[in-house]
Amino acid sequence: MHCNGTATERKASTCTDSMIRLYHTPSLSPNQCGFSLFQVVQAPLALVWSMVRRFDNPQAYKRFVKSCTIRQGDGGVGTVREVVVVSGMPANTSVERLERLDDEAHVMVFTIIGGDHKLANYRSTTTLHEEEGGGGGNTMVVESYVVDVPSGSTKEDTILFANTIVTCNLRWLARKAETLI
Ligand code: A8S
Repeated sequence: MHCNGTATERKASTCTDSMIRLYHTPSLSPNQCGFSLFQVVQAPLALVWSMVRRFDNPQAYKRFVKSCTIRQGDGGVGTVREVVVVSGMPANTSVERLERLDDEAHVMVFTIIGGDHKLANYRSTTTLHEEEGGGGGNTMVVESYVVDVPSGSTKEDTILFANTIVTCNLRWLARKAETLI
């Protein structure tokens, strides 16, 4: 979807709305849960995207990542990374695959395909949107995810856990990007 050009503010936000509907309303099976989180970043979209698109360097904006090793691929779709998280987390590692990287629509999708944690079939979609107003150059980041509810857990607890991490990642991304401008 292309949402650029001479749009007025109203048109731009309508476009953002339709992009959000398109990318962030996944269908859930009965044993799955998901959520969408929003973060405004006071930095230009190009800068924020340059951080988000680096599948080989999640440390740039994910606070709990201790190290990241590429297991397969060159950073494009199909690349597999192994992330080691900091101590204090309920897990140590996560193996993740880049499913989609759209440099024009600013869409990034990855899935978790392994690791020693309970987040089975985790799928995350991040989209960036240029924000009008506020002096210009702001970016709205939307990240949504879908994940299986682990047996012995509830939807509420699973969402609470994932939201805590994703919210933290989005705030960290904002802080990092904002200090770079
Ligand atoms: C992400 C999102 C999540 C990452 C979770 C939810 C994780 O990397 C952390 C702790 C865990 O216990 C699970 O975008 C796992 O990274 C920080 C290792 C998967």
